[in-house]
Amino acid sequence: MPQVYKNYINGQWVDAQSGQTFEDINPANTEEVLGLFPRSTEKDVASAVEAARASFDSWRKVPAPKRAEIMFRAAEKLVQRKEELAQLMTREMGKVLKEARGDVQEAIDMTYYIAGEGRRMFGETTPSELPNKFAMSIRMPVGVVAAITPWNFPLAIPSWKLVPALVCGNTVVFKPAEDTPLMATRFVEILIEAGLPKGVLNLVHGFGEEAGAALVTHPGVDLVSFTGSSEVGREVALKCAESYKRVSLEMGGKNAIIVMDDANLDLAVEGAIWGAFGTTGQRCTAASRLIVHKKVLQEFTDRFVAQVKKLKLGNGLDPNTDVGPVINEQQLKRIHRYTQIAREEGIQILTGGEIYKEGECAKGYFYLPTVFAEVKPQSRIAQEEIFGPCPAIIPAESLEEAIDIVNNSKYGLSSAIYTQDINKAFVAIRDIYTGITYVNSSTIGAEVHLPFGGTKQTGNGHREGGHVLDVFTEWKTVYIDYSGKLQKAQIDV
Ligand code: UN1
Repeated sequence: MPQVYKNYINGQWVDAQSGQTFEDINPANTEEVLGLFPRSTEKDVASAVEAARASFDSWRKVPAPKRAEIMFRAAEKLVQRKEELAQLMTREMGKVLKEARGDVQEAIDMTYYIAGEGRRMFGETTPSELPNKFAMSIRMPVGVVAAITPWNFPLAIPSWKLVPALVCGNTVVFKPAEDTPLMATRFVEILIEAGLPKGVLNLVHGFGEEAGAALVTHPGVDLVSFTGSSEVGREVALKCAESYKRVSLEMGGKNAIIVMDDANLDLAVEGAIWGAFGTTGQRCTAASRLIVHKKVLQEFTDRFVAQVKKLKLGNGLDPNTDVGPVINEQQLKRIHRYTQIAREEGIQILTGGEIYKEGECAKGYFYLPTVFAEVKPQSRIAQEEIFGPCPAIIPAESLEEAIDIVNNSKYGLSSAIYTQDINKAFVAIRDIYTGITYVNSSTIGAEVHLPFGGTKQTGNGHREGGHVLDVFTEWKTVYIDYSGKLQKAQIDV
């Protein structure tokens, strides 16, 4: 019988009020059930929001450096437990161990970085236009934050949201993806052990339509921070609009790498492999379009496909595995449907294009690393986020055309250009409309202290990572008049 886990509400570990549970399954071996988790509904969400509301007033008054000390302790615990957490992450979510270690490391980096903000969280002072008057702006917490996170970065993305929300003085209800509830539980345990008072952080497991939707519509929530698909993000934003909630969205991507004719091709191939097949293509930053200059198209394609064929598919705990499983059956089917669409559209499939069921892989959700070639920029394969190991190679005649193709997308998260020509690199930096652009490196691997987010349907104008304080605080402008008389701005001129 698998272990039964609980929600964490107002300092207590509790079952869902319905008593129902769901299974947490290893995608590399579906026979392994990692645990049973509470299938929460609006009743559980209501208790969690109530607890978060009740603790907000005392938590916001704890000095920020003291709030942050808890986070320093949490970061230390993450460091101590990095290997154990990485192993568990691979079992729960499938990504290969070295990437799972990276995911834990990203949470460590974020937790230290934002803990440091406890002693910064700078406001601004500026002169008043009137004599004997002082002006400044300071940050205030927003209130109760709902953090809704995806499964692809089961520790890193929760850390991007929970740590800044808490250091800024908000209280939190955390609804992690139903595919990775155990990593979320471990993270919450660590934050509690590090000293968070009861009610400040609450964990509610369950499904989006049940627990997530209840959270987004609950009148006691002030801010929703969501990472997931653009379709769901749009629904979240619409619901938030109805009740004037703040909302920060990180959504889909269709990220592109441009490979120019002067590129270092070894580097470009390596970067494209890493960007397209890292995390089995299941990053919002994954390189899913490879836009290659016609002069090097054949050579790039040959070298790239040769490398792809060498990628070893398997359980991420095996050190020889390059590419792990995809997260669940639904995703596996979805990816394969795109292969069928590619076939129907007459797109070439240079390798892969099949569900893989050989040997140990028969027990899990494996998809062969796939390469689509001669893809037209308008085709569905080049436009829709597939979230799997299947990049599309798109030929281009020039830098201008390549940039147009990059921008010809409803998404705008990450992009990259491989070129040795500084002039071309700067044109790309200026003209590509994405939140992140890499030069001579792949589309993935953002560092926590720089702004992370995207344009168009990738986001709604916010940035996580660096600049995340703007998500989790409201500005308050303060005027202090020490003139002893009524002074009138704009009138006393
Ligand atoms: C995501 O896929 O949602 O830049 C986040 C990267 C990682 C974060 C990805 N640091 O690829």
